[in-house]
Amino acid sequence: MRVTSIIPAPVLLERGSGFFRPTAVSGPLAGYASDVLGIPVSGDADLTLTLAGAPGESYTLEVSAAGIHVVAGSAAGIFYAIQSLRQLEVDGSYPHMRVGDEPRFAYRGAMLDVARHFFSVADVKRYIDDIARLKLNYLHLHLTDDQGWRIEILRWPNLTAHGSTTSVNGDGGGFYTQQDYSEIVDYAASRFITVVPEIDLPGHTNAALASYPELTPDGVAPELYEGIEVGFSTLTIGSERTYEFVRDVLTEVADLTPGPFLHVGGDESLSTSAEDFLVFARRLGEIGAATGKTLIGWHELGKSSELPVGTIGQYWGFTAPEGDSAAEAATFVARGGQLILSPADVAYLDIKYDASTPLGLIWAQGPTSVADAASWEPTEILPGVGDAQILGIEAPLWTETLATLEELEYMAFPRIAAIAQIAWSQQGTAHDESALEAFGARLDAAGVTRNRDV
Ligand code: TNX
Repeated sequence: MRVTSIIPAPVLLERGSGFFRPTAVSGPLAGYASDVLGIPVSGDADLTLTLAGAPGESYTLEVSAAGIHVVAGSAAGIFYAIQSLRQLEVDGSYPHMRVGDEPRFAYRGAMLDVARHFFSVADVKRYIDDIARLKLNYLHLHLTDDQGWRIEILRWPNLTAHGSTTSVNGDGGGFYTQQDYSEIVDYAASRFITVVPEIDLPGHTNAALASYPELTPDGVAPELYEGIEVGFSTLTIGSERTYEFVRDVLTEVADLTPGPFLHVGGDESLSTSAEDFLVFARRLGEIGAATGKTLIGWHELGKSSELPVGTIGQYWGFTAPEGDSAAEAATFVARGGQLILSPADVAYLDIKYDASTPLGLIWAQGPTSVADAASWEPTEILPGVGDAQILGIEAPLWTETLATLEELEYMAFPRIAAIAQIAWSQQGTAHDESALEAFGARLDAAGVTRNRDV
């Protein structure tokens, strides 16, 4: 029997010899463990899940002739131990070992763009289950863009009545009712994943402008848009109606969201003048802060030095920063915030693996191989940004070229496992190709699509 590894690699793993075959599981999350490990729940179990010790995300896991014992200070830690067990099972048995584990970064995210193409609640739940295997704990939903508005806003119903009906390529539209959204949030929570909703402002707003002409400078609504160019749309910065819109939307979305974060976009507002952008950023910060959430913005929002203290920046520049991206990211840190790193040349899951990949884009310094995704160190990107300034890592999946669940999974797997390892594992943990291959075999067994040619 082959002993498999754990991805992301744990802090400590000591292998013994021999295997143990559990017959029943008990303790917190025993029902979930039973579902994914395929053994029954019983009070008298030889696989025990125990809550003890300090709260946090750490866990210990011991497999010996005496059974399998998981101890963690929180349910999340137990959940992560179960994910490790899923990767260790061989024909119902588990190799003797001791694992001690905890994450490097608090925020380990995946982003899904449901605006360029819409994905059903069932698809999103499936993606949640996919990323949960890797101990990711945030799902950022990019809910609005030029090509579609995907979240019901009760006070502005035309956003979805009209603005949700399109997507890239004329592939149809769709949106989440508020109830759908809550269903996603609750499902994610059951996998210890917090949803971060994004309303992208003030650019990337054509679907909103097309739905409400009063948001445009001349009161004339543009046509809906199904292309993939960026940077042509902007809210009208000098109009108070714009801020009523922003307030209503952010308030409703914040009220539906139990998590601490609200993402307000800010990227690629290429049709907003530099002066207007600063005015908008200040107003956005005020309105956003009033929701009580911690705001997250793409790094361009760091052009403003007036964002609420503690606003989180999401850096999507390259591992070798260009232009103003590093300076913009630095603003968040100067204001007491942290950064989420999503370097586009290594962490963007929509970039082609190589020139022959049938799906995806290829703008971010060429294709992104698995080795590229696996071989970067977060603290070596931005000057003055070390572990303390980094809230975490996120792998975005933009969907201009992706229309089905299988296509999402094909672009995400296996690269997202490499990025999850950067988010979870200790600094300097080596990329382990054989562990990735073993994980790939488990995905195959579970029916999760992956790119097998990399
Ligand atoms: C840049 S990353 C974008 C998106 C595109 C993506 C395609 C960012 C904040 N903006 O609008 O979908 O590139 O890779």
